[in-house]
Amino acid sequence: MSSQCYTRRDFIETIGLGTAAFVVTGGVNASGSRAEKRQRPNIVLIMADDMGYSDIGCYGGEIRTPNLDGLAADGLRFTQFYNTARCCPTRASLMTGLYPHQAGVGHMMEDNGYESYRGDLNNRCVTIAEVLKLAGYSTYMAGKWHVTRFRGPDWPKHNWPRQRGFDRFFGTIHGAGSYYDPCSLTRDNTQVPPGSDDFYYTNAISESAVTFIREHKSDNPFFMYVAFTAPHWPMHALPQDIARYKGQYAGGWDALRAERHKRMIEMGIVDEKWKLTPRDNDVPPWEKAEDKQWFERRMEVYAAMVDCLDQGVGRIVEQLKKSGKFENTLVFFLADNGGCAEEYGSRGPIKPDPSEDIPLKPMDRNALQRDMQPKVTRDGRPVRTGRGVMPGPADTYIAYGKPWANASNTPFRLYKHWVHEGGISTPLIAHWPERITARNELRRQPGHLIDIMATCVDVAGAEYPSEYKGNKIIPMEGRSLVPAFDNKPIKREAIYWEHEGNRAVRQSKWKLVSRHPGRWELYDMEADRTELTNLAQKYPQKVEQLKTLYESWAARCGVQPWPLNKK
Ligand SMILES: [Ca+2]
Repeated sequence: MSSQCYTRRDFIETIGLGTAAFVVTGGVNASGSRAEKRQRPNIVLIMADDMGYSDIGCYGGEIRTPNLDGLAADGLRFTQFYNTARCCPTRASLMTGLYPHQAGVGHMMEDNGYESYRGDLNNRCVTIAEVLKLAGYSTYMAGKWHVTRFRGPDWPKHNWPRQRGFDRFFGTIHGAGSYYDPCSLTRDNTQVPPGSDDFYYTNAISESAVTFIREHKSDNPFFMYVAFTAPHWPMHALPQDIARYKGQYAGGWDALRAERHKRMIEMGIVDEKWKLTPRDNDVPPWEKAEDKQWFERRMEVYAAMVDCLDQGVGRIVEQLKKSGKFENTLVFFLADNGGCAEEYGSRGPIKPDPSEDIPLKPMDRNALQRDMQPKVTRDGRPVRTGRGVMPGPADTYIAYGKPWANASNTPFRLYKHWVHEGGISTPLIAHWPERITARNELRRQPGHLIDIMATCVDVAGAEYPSEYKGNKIIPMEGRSLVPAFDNKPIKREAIYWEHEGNRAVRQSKWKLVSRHPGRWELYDMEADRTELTNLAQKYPQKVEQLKTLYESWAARCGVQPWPLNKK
C-alpha cells in the first residue's frame, strides 16, 4: 500500500503559509524511510501509442531515441510493466488508477448498455488530474484523450480533459487520425483546424507540452500528461525523419528480431533462457516476402515516427532544464499497448486508383476535419490506401502491418488486443534525479497502469478521495511504485486483464492467460516469459487457483462475457 506522506488536511493547513512551504515533511514514505524535506515534484507522464516492447534504444531497438535513452541512463527501466492491450482501456485505466471496466471503458468508445461498457468515463472514478488538482497542482495535457465517445465539436463535453481536471488542453478527443490534419483537434474546449501548412501532430503535441512548462509561472508543482499518437497508424512522418532510416530495414524482419533479441539479452531486459518466439505463422520469411521496398518503407516511416516522438521528449527535457525544474520532476515514459498487427489500409489494390483523374476540391483552411481518415488533403489531393502505397506523406493512410509488429514485440508473441506478453508489455522509464538515487538500473517488479495513480498520489502527498463532486469513488486498485525506486518489492494480490474476451491474471511468477475463445494457458514467467511452454496440464491446481482469482476479479469489476450481448 502506498502511505500518503501529505494529506489534504496538511495541504489546507499549509496553504496559509504560502506555496513555498509545500514540502513533504516527516512522513514515512512507501519505502519505509523517513521522507526528506523537499518540494513536491512535478510529474510528466509521457505515453506512446501502439509501440512495441523492443522499439526504443534503451529496450533493445535500433530506432534512434537518444532522449529516452538519456532518461533511462539517469533513471530506471522497469522490465515487467504492463498496459491493458488497447488504446481506450489503457487511457481509462492510466488516468483513473482503476481497471478499465471499473471506469466505464471495458471495451472501446461505444455504449454497450452495461455500466462497465459505456465508452465514457463514469462518475465513480477520478482522474490523476482531478486528484492532484485537489492537492494544489496545476494540470496540463497535450495529445490524445480517447476516453469519451462524445468527440464531435458540439457534442457533450462533460468528459473532455478540461472537465476532467486539466487546466489546459491541446490535442485530440478521438483515437486516431491524420498527423497532418487530425480529426477532433481541440484547444481547451474548442475544436480547431491545424492552422498552418507545416502542421505535424507529433511536433504540435511536443510544442504544446513545452509551452505549458514555459508558461507555468506558479510556485506550485504541475502534472502534465503528454499522450503522443505516434506510432499509431497511419504511417505519417516528415521526410527528414524518414531519410534517417533509408535502408535500415533492408535486412528484413527475421534479422531485426534476432538483432533486437540479442541486444535485449545483453542489456538484461530479457533473460537468455527465454526462447525467442517463432515468427508469426501469418508472416513469411523475409527472403520470400514480395514487395520488399514497400515493406521496408513502412518500417522506415514507423521508425521515423518514434524518432520524432523522441525529439519531442528532448524538447520537453530541455524546457524542464531551462525552467530549473528538471531535477525535481518525475518523468514517466510508457506505451499504451504492444505493436499493432492491424493491416489498416494496407490490403487490396490502391484506392482511389492513381490512373483515374479525380476532381477534388482543396479543403477550406478554417474547416474542421471530421474524418478519422480524410478523403482529401487540405490542398486537394486524394488520400490513398492499399498495397503498394508508399507511406509518409499526407495523401497516404496505411498501417505498418503484422510482420513489423511481430518485430516490435520481440521477443514476445501476439499484439495489441491480446493479453499475451506481446500485447501488454511496455517499457516504463522513471526519471527523477532528486528522489531516485539509482542510475541506469533495471527494476523487475511487475507493475501495471493502475500503479501510476497510486504513485502520483504518493509522491504528491495527495489524498485519493472517497467522494468527489457528490459521487462515491471506487478505491484505487494500484500500488505506489516508490518502493521499487529503492528496489524493494511491491506487495499486491495479483494483476488482471480482460479485453475482447482475452483474459489473464498474473500472480508472482505465474500467469494464467487465454486467447479468446481458447482455453486457459499457464506460464512460469521466471522460466518462460515468452509463453512457449504451457504448464496448464502439469499444474491443474494452480490453474484452478488463478482461475478462481480471475473470476472473482471479473465479477467485481463488471467484466461481461465476450462477445458482448448488447443491452
Ligand atoms: Ca494504442
